[in-house]
Amino acid sequence: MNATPAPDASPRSPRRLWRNARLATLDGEGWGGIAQGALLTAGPHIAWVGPLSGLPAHTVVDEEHDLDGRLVTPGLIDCHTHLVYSGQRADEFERRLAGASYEEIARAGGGIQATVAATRSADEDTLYTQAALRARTLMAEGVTTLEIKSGYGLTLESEARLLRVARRLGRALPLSVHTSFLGAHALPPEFTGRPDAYIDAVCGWLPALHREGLIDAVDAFCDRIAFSPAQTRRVFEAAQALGLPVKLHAEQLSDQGGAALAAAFGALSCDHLEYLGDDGIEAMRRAGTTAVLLPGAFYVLRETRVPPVARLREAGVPIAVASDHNPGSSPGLSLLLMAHMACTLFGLTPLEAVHGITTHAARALGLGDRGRLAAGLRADFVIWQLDHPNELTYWFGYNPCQRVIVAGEART
Ligand code: DI6
Ligand code: FE
Repeated sequence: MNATPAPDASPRSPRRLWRNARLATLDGEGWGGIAQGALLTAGPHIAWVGPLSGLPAHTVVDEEHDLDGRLVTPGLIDCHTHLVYSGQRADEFERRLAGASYEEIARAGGGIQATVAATRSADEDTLYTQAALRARTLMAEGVTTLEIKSGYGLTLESEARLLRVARRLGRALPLSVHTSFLGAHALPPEFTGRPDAYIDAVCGWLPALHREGLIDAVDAFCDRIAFSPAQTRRVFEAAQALGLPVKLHAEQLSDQGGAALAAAFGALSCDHLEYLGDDGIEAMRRAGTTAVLLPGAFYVLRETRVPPVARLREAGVPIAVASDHNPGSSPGLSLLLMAHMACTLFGLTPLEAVHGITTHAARALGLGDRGRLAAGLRADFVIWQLDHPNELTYWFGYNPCQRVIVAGEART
């Protein structure tokens, strides 16, 4: 322990040395393994990372932490969730088990609409309390950055409420929250038969929500039971006019050409993608769009068509993996289980799946300052009770997360 403060460190920006770590930096294509590794953090950032033997002599540190040879990875990033809502849909789950399809239930006014009704009648504090419990469950497994979509309000007032709850989670919890406005998630009952009028409304809400600082990206659901490519395009044009990045729920239940449309708008990500075709893959490759795979929804809906992983891999499209947490198609709160299922159900390698919940998940959110352990990036990292990082996708129903550091501070 060196009691002398570093000359350039303010009292609020301590320099901490985390030594005796087995690092998996994920910086580059492999694991980025460093035995006898060390991380130097300066306030919220990583100042230096490497083998302890390479630490520049005379480095001044305020605190030292011996990690006892434990595995350290970047903080996990869940880049696709619908975390803020009220109610649950266990009855719908039962109906699906008895043979009803997701589409049938949606067309009969259940599905997303059922959650919209429950969410509209919940106040902000209730929504916050319920979502905070879910966020903490994800955080306990090492999640340090979380994307949260709106989409269960479908009026300006209630969409704003969901996004405010998401922002409040980011302020109150040791967690970084990124929001996506998903007004174009489903057609609300008051617009039955008038989807274009609803899209007009959604486009009209965007400037006000943006002015309030509630939107980091704009998302839409392009599918047979949701919105057409032409309607999706109008939402993207409205986002583009405000300089907001876009992403899309694309080719989940059918191939609508959504991925190519999103790529034409430089989308950060296209998500789901079970029905993605070669044109979509090529468009995503050219645009640098990340493919976000959601094995939880695939599993719960008992889908049989898997996303074209081999072709995405061949094309060099970055692949992320997320929980898609929502009360209908993916009521789960374990990002590690999603990484496991990305391997068993979709054929990702453990290395690909771990990049999928770190480096590539950061990319899907347009965040260049995290997802890897490298100097200059945010000091978000996780200390695990594991020997090798490939165990992150191996165990399930077991939480090996021992300690989480967010922006240089240990979570208590
Ligand atoms: N795809 C999904 O996975 C979620 N929304 C979407 O467009 C599911 C939403 C729900 O069923 O409540
Ligand atoms: Fe989703």
